[in-house]
Amino acid sequence: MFSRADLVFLHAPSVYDFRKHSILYGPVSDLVPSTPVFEMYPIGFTTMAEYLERHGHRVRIANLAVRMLNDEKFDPEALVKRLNPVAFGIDLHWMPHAHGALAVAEMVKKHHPDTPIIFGGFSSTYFHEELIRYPFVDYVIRGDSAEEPIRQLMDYLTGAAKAPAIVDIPNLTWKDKAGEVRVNPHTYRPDTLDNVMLDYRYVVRAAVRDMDMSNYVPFKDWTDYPIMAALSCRGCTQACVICGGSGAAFKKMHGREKPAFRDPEMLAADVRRISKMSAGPVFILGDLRQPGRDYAKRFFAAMKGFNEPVITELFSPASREFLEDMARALPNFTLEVSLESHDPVVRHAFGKHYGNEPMERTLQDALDVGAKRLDVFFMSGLPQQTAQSVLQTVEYCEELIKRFGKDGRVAPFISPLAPFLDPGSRGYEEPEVHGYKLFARTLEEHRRLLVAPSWKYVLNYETKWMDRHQLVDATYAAGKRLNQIKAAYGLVPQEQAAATDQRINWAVGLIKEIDRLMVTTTHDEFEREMARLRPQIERANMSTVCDKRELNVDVSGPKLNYGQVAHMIVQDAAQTVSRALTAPFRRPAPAAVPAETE
Ligand code: B12
Ligand code: SF4
Repeated sequence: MFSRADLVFLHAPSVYDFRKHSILYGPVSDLVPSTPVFEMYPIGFTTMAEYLERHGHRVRIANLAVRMLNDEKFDPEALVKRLNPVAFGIDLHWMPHAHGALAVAEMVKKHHPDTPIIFGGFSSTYFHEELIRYPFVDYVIRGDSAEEPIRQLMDYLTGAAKAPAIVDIPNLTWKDKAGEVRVNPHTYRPDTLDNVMLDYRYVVRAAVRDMDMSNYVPFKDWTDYPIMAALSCRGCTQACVICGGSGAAFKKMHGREKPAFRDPEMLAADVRRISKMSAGPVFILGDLRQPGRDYAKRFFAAMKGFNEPVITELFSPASREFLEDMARALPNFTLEVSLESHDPVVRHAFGKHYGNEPMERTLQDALDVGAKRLDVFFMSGLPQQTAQSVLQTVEYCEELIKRFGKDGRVAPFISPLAPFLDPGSRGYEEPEVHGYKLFARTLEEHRRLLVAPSWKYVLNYETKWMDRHQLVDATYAAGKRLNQIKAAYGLVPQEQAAATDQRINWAVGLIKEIDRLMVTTTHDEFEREMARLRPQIERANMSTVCDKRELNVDVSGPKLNYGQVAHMIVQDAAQTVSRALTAPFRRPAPAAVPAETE
């Protein structure tokens, strides 16, 4: 069942239809919960949906990517055909969706030529003028905060009383009747993150309403490992060269001078509320020291006595005192730090300016105060980084394990900067300055790259120090060696390490074979050969250089707390009824239409 909605958010797979293509995606998503299909929808779907529902608009989410992944027979086109909302919203937030998001929009337009299609997200913002020119895109909402602009646009599209004129909707790019592109000023940019509710109860309520959870699942194995995020900020204080979420990128794309923070007591309330819903960890996004020392102190005070698993992140070395405060407030904490390279010269070129010693001291302190685990991340594809340097990083990982990892609490990871160098990042904006060479500059060029036969040719960059062949080879070699080290020190079970080793071997063989076919076959022969290789490619595509499960923190007992969720929904419903009885006026619901069945 899919009940009538004003707005349906659709999340596309990276490549549409990935089930028909033979592409060796490579280790592009090994260190995030998603598969290379990038099936995770933006958290912003949840904040926008909650905000719109609070303002009288019904919203649905259909995660087409996860449904296509979970069910071979699922037909996204059949689902879309049966929907009949006032508008569709599609995220082109992450650049790796450049193919899927556009293809889904085209397909939606085919079946619903008169229904507006709204795009949004970081990549939509960056490429808004190119994006709006596609005939199947009607509106682009720019910026990092779309809750209020999309509320105004939905008021306009539903003909609500007091709806703004189209020219007055902030952050909107649109086409007028003559087809001229109009760019409204980017004026909506809230200074704090206090006006949104990261409320996963919306998701549960909506899933209950639709009697179907499958459209709302954020990523493939989420029900086995229901990790959820809490947001401390929008934006970032850091200046990492490769990042489209850095301070510089936010300034360029969203006109934001400094990050918007969530009130620390509100953040604490979010973490407590979220953790009641599941046994999975709550990932608190953003280094808690960003807004200043007082912020973390207030947050920790509000979290005292909280024993559930949380993951926190550090952008730079921390004082022992800070870690002690964290351990007192969040005794069940896992810490994530990204050193990027063992070599401070590479780290400096990346945009992080600290040596190894202060971070090693931080690791020791974090272990001393009782961190449940320390995940330490490294990357390949960075400025000043050679293939040899990547392998030296792995040797440094062994040193870290030897020194700190005896009880298995230190877990190093390495992955490539892939598939894309983020548009809006300093590296993308000034590639020569940072030693990058770009293979794509436009949205259309990125869309085409995504259907290249292997991730070597999907990459939108190579560097002065490693061309794409060297980068791919160094990444696999590093992954293979780190996997061996982890097995030797008992950090991963032998069987799991053997399976990872096997997948890396398959992937390396396939990369070579695809390279060979590219120069020795005609177009038709190439297509035939790739179709033949498809089962092997699929086998090598999931978790390449490490096993995703290595990132999971221990979760015991039932994963989702259905009793608590039901209780929250009932409480919520009671509040809604009491609000309705006491409210002097509510916007009338849109005209009743038969429920759409799925
Ligand atoms: C948390 C985070 C994650 C989380 C996921 C969170 C999630 N589900 O949204 C994890 C760790 C899983 C993740 C993964 C990835 N991430 Co990430 N991530 C971030 C981070 C640090 C914060 C994002 C955040 O807090 N958002 C806050 C929420 C409330 O807002 P939002 O989701 O952005 O949505 C708002 C707007 O963007 C907009 N919007 C978004 N979608 C839509 C759609 C419509 C129709 C409209 C109207 C508006 C709209 O309105 C929303 C509401 O205000 C940013 C960096 C940063 N400093 O911002 C990078 C960032 C967004 N990620 C990035 C990347 C590249 C990735 C990966 C592709 C990396 C990889 N290769 O694995 C994957 C993709 C995963 C997938 N889709 O399956 C890049 C994106 C650059 C780009 N243009 O492509 C960023 C900018 C920086 C970075 N390199 O990490 N990421
Ligand atoms: S990669 Fe760097 S700039 Fe980007 S969000 Fe993380 S700390 Fe901030």
